[in-house]
Amino acid sequence: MAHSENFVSYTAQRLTADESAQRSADFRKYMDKRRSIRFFSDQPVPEEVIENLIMTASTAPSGAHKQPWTFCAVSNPEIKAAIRTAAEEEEYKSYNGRMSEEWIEDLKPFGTDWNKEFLTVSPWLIIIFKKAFDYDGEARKKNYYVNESVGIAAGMLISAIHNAGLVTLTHTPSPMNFLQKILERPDNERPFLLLPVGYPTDDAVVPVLERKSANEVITYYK
Ligand code: IYR
Repeated sequence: MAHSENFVSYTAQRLTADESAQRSADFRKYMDKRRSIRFFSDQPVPEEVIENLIMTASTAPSGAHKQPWTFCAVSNPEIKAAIRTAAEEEEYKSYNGRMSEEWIEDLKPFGTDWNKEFLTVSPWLIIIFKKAFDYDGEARKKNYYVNESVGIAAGMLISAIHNAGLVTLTHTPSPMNFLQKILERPDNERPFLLLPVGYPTDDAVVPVLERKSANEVITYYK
């Protein structure tokens, strides 16, 4: 492949096939323990930890390496309270008329409702913004595959949170443009996902669920 001077050699870790098998199985088992949690303790999490999690997410691949994301890390109680009030206002309307019967029915096993206590209890809220475009002074610079890029970064953030022994929930209040206002984000940034981050309460529960099996999610072409 043609390449410019601006390349360095990639020194990958060289694992044996056995090591790869072992490590992939271990990681699969570890990731299978991750659950979305709705019961957060107010136990603090140091900023250093949050920064490590976000900077892990920011290693995600992105279109033309534009890294089209901003992560807002909120521990300020007044801002968390403002976010909760606005989110609950939207959620209340969603649960009481905006969502279809089928949707409400699909959510029953999870016991969700408009009350979002975790937004003020969890020590941190991470709000991911996608950057539709970048500003270079007044000029607009294009970003590419923004949803794909930010979605991948979100997945990596969720994995990093799990790896740190912390829990989260992918919360998508809808509509969520209030986040742009409360956090005073510029007009090239759009809210993408809101993740409370913290430790679970000692009596946290999760719904019983099964994950799809390999033959349900994989089609091999050998
Ligand atoms: N945004 C709402 C509703 C909701 C929708 C789905 I799809 C879920 O998997 C969970 C909840 C809420 O946060 O309650």
